[in-house]
Amino acid sequence: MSPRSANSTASAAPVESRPVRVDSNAVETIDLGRVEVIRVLDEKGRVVDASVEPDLPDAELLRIYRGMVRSRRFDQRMLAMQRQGEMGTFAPGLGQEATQIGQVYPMRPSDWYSPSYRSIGAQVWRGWTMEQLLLLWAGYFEGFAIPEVANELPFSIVIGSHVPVATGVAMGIKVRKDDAVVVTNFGDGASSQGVVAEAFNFAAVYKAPIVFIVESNGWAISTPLEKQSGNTVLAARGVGFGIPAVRVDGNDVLGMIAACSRAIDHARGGGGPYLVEAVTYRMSLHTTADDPKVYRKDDEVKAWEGKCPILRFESYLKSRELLDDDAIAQINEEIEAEVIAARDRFRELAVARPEEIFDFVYEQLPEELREQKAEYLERLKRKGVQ
Ligand SMILES: Cc1ncc(C[n+]2csc(CCOP(=O)(O)OP(=O)(O)O)c2C)c(N)n1
Ligand SMILES: [Mg+2]
Repeated sequence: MSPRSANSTASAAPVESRPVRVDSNAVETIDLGRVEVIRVLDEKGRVVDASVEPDLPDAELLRIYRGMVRSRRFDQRMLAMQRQGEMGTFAPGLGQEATQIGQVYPMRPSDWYSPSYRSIGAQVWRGWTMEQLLLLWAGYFEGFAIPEVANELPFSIVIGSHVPVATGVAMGIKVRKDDAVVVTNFGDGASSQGVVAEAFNFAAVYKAPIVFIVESNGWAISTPLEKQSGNTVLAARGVGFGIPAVRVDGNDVLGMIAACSRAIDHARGGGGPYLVEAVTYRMSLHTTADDPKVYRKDDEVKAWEGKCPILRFESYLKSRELLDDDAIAQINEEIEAEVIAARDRFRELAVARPEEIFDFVYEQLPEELREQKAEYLERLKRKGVQ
């Protein structure tokens, strides 16, 4: 036996054991374990793993269903409004409804949610009104005021930049010995950003109570996942950082709830961070400024239509006799009415104040800008704009 291998204390770890502490003298190959995959419902809505199926009352299952339908209907309405010039650029969440609702469902209002920009459905679940989100994406500053119903953090357009901030919030929670956790989500593209790796490492070392959710939706604008990461199983990154991780079918809302409940319990119980990789697909545009036809094939999108998270959950609820076609039509009608009412309230609130462009740059406007503002307002008046 050579002296080097005699010094080695490492041995092949059992399949699920993580994190693995590697002796610095180890020379043998280390089995870092396989990534666990969670899936409750298959594409037809049949239960494939009852051992992780969340035990939820019927009324809760229907509330979750409504949350997903609300997310989709709102998304579709916003897109129509954007195309008619009534809404600014936004990032549709179409097809990611199970990922969205499944990650916020297990959270308490006192937990902190740090979303990406593609999290509108989840934000509505957390208590943002739809009219406020319309104001936000139409560019009204009132839209950015954080609602007081839950602990919400603002999203950032700078990819991945909110993740270390969320980790800092989790450290604050730990220092104050609160029992809240932080849940933050980001995309497959964001997972390649250096700051996200730094946040993983920091959270792992200091056992910050944070759940990282990577929404692996196939694309980062026009960059496919295969060109984004050498290992497309993004949950595997957890192993390298010493963060327990799970991969979940992100189009299966029950799987998402099972995975995220486990992750949140782990973080709340003092176990430190947890990584959830939600495998889903961005069915629509990157943002309304994008045309995905230029860089991806229709066949790929078609294949994912068959994995629709809402249809899948509908089949499950039908099999449990909680839904039928009439109930589905009625729920859709009710939610469409909610969305239209929100749009109408938005229209009343969305009164443009062009002078605002001068208002938030300086605490006290310099003389030069004061003159420009007066001239600008005078011109608007002459043109009958104000
Ligand atoms: C630091 C930085 N680099 C580049 C961009 C441009 N950008 C906006 S969204 C995006 C792709 C993000 O993809 P992903 O993280 O997978 O999230 P998804 O949009 O798919 O939800 C890029 C590169 C940016 N906003 N910030
Ligand atoms: Mg992506």
